[in-house]
Parts: sequence; structure tokens; C-alpha cells
Amino acid sequence: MDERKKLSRRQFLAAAGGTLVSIGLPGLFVKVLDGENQAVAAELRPDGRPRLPPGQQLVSMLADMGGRPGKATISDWNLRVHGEVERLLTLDFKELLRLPQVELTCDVHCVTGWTLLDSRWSGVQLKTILDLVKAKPSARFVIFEAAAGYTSNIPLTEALKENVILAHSFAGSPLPQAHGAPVRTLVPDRYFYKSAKWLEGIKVTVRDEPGYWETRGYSNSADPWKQERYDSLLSPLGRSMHETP
Ligand SMILES: Nc1nc2c(c(=O)[nH]1)N[C@H]1C(S)=C(S)[C@@H](COP(=O)(O)O)O[C@H]1N2
Ligand SMILES: [Mo]
Repeated sequence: MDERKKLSRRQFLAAAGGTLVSIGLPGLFVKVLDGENQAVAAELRPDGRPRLPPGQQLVSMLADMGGRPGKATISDWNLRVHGEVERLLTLDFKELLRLPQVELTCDVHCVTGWTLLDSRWSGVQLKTILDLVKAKPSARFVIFEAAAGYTSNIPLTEALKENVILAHSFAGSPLPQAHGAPVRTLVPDRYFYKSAKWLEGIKVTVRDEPGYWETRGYSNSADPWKQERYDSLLSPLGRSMHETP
């Protein structure tokens, strides 16, 4: 089946059917595409892993999962890149647009159990920015610093992957405020809480610094194919609640 037929089938299913399920935010429900799940589960990614990670269900659109938005707009946004780097860097939005731009079509997987396929983003690879600041040889982790104190953390090896980007557009339009405007991160191969919205800073570190959700019981490594959802030794509040700061 070609890509276009697949998409239109998904859109058809979205319009025709599907079940509403709660995704852990009070009062927030998303439509799950039952019929499509099995077909997609059988698809394989180029890396050989199943397209649909275990325990996930397909949804037809990007839910607004909340969080406390930043105040920055395109005209006053700044990104501070600091920590274990040879050169400190502060970028504004215009400077971000002058860096090489990429388009990324990827699947995103929320820890509460929904997966959105083929979401379309554009922005700048995180690797491009890390190349500019040059991580010191001792550097091992990247910490995303977002508005209102939200943070998330990934290993430097993950941060350098080509599908990890700072996104300023979604589905062909400027990133909506609810989804992290003006700039958010996307780490498609980890659960979506790693993808910080309303990004303000990037810190490169020697030691890991578990972030907002990672210090509240969610998995630090967050690999959807290993179902790394909760670190069981920590507070288990995550299972029923997914409220953002
Ligand atoms: N700054 C910030 N980023 C955040 C969050 C947040 O609360 N604040 N929530 C995370 C979680 S738990 C998810 S599932 C995704 C949701 O992104 P969306 O609202 O665009 O679907 O953003 C992540 N990034
Ligand atoms: Mo989430």
C-alpha cells in the first residue's frame, strides 16, 4: 500500500469509528483507532522494531497534554546552550531559522498509551546545535530546560540521533502554543515526556539529571519498545495520574 492510501485509510477510520479512551488527564479523552492497530503492529520500522510499540494504541491527532506554557514569543525567544561545552551559545528565533532546517515525519508515543503515526515537524537537528557548542569529551547527558521549571534528560548518544530535533513547526504550520511554541524538542524514540515543550535552554552535563517526570516515578530511560513507563521503586502515582506542573 502506498503512503497516501495508508493515510487516507487512517483518516477514514478516524472519521468513521474508534473508541474514546481516557489518557490520564482529568476529562481528556482521545479517539483510539481500533481497526488499524493490528495492521500497523505488523509493520516494521527500518531498524526492525515494530511500528507500534507494545501496549500502545493509535490515535488520529495530537492531544494537548497540558503543562505550563512559556511566555516567550517568536520575537523575544532565546535559547541558552550551556554546561559541559567548549563555547556557550545563545540563539534567538531568527538565528535558529538560519541554521540548516530539516523536516521530520515521525511517530510519537505517549507513556499514557497513545501513539500518533506520521506526525510532521520541521526545525533544526539537536546535533547541529551540539556541533556549534562542542560538547567536552567528559559530556554524557543533555538536559532540556523548559518554561516553569519543566526539564527532561536524555543521554548524549540519543541526543545526537538524526531524528532528535528542535521543532518550530507542526503539520506545516508554526507550532501552536499548546504544543510548545515557539520551540519544543522532539525525541521520537523515547516516551513523549522527554520531548520538552516551550524550550528555553539546553544543558550538557557529565552526570545525569532526572527531569520533572523522571523524578516523579516515570522511567528515566523511557524506551517504548521495552515498555519502560514507570520506575517501580519510585512513587507509583504515575499509573493513574498524568498531571503536568
Ligand atoms: N514544558 C513542558 N514540556 C512537556 C510537558 C510539560 O508539562 N511541560 N509534558 C510532556 C508530556 S508528559 C507529554 S505527553 C508531551 C505532550 O505534548 P503535546 O501536548 O504536544 O501532545 O509533552 C511533554 N513536554
Ligand atoms: Mo505524557
